[in-house]
Amino acid sequence: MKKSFVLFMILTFLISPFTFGPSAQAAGDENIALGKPAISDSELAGYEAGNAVDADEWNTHWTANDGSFPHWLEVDLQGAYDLSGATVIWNAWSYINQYTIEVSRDHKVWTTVVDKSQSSSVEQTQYNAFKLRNVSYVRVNLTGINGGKWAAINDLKVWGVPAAGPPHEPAQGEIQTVLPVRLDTEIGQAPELPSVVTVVYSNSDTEDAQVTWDVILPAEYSRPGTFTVSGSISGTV
Ligand SMILES: [Ca+2]
Repeated sequence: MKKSFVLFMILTFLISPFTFGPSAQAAGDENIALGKPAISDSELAGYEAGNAVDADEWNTHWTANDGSFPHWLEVDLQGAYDLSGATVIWNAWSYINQYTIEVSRDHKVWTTVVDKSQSSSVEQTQYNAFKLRNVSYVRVNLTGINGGKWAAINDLKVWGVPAAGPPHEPAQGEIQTVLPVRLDTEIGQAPELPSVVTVVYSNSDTEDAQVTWDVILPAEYSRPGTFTVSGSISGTV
């Protein structure tokens, strides 16, 4: 059967079946973000991005340099890892932190693995389970905080193990969803769309799937802005 989905668009209802509630990370997984290079789009002097990957959950944090949104923080894992989830410890406790988490293999194509942009949770420590192979970059996009707080993260922990690499056991079961992806292109330059996207199975395993994209008209990328491209994959049921 064919499954349709979109590029550049966040579809929260597609992701919700696969993001679980708070629980412990998988046994054996380590915090592979610890001490890795971290950057952000904005940071206050003394509260740089590296403070969010030092495993000090309460004494050091990253803070953006203004009260606007969105802001993002990104960590370079410096290698390929098979991920099982990520824990974010917010600085704004007792406030609603709304966010997404994206992962990338090449720093060009970003796959949304967590979408809490509509969250109403005030939990300060939030564990998010997801499975994705061969990931090298993780980005937290903080889309808003209620109550006038600035974007700030005490600590980001990314759980995983070094990538096993192919071959691996094929995923089993029914395709639950296709994860949306995002990428940037230059004005007037056709985007280089990925040949594969990530599909999630009913048991939460993920797999790459070949994708066929709809035709993009040059008018779409002739001006600044965001647009959505649909694609389809051949799936199993
Ligand atoms: Ca810290």
